[in-house]
Amino acid sequence: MPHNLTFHDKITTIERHFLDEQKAHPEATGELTQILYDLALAGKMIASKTIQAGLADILGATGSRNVQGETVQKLDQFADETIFRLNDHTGRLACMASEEQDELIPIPEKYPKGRYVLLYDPLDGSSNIDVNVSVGSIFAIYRRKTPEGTPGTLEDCLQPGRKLVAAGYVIYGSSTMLVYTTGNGVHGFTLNRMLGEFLLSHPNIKMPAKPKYYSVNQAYEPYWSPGVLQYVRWLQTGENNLSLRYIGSLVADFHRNLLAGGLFCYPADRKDPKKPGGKLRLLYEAAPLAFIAEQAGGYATNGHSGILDLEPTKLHQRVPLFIGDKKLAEKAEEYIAKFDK
Ligand code: AHM
Repeated sequence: MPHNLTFHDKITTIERHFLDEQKAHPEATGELTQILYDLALAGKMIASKTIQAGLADILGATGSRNVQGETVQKLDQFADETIFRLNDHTGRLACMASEEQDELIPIPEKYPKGRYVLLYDPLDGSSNIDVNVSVGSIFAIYRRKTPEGTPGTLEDCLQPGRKLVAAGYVIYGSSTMLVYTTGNGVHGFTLNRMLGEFLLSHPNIKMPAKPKYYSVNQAYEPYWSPGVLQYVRWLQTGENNLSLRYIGSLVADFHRNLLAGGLFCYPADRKDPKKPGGKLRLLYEAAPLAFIAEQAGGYATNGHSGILDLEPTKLHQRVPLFIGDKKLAEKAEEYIAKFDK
């Protein structure tokens, strides 16, 4: 009976894991642990809504109001508000920023201002919800740069990924998982719905040495630079023996490649002149996933330099992204340097 737990098996809840990690840092105040715990709770709340997606129609929602006359909230707005409301009053954050909001999100005046900054993409790939495809929330935590006790500023948010103290994501898929790092390996937890608890299921995740997949939106090929085109041609050669997998939901594509081995690319393209630097955002998507990739033995680059070394200049900065297997990602830099002058 290989799947039956005995009393000798260790069951590690996310709380126990965070506390164990905290013990390894005697100087820790526990604040970061609490922020992570609040984000895990946000993940559970968002998961409980995503599994009901589609039911609003059956239960009688009309237009933007449901049967009780309440406004039906879009899931991405619900996710955005949930993360904000669980973190606005705790005194642990100086400010927040969300992919869903144009400007920095201040901590309300009535609450104390803390030592950390939280940046998040509340529901990445949300257009996939309508067709029952996995989506995810991504979070990034930095230490503030400005003096403690004052309201956080843009300077606190615009930090390079190298300064991240924690990053992670929650994937809402066939099961809900939370994956995170504080720079001490990457750990994955699966939500046990019966218990309402995240349990450690994937300790110390490392990307497989041999990648299996590459993931790119091949339809944009006519808009790629010569370097990107030659690089993707190289990925397709027999020497790499890769299969193509592209969901179009970043967290899901990244998660699959993290566990099974592979590389995700969203290069710059000439399709939309308003987005010359690709589609994905440096602060909410690329940097936190790059931290996880590196901690799992992978690498992330914009095609020229490491994502974690980029100095952001604005909150919603977009960046080309090649992330996952280290050797494959480094090869993107070689091709781009050689063919794109
Ligand atoms: P969104 O910000 O509208 O949710 O878009 C982000 C998503 C990512 O999850 C995914 O990797 C990418 O868009 C897919 O884009 P495309 O359809 O251009 O391939």
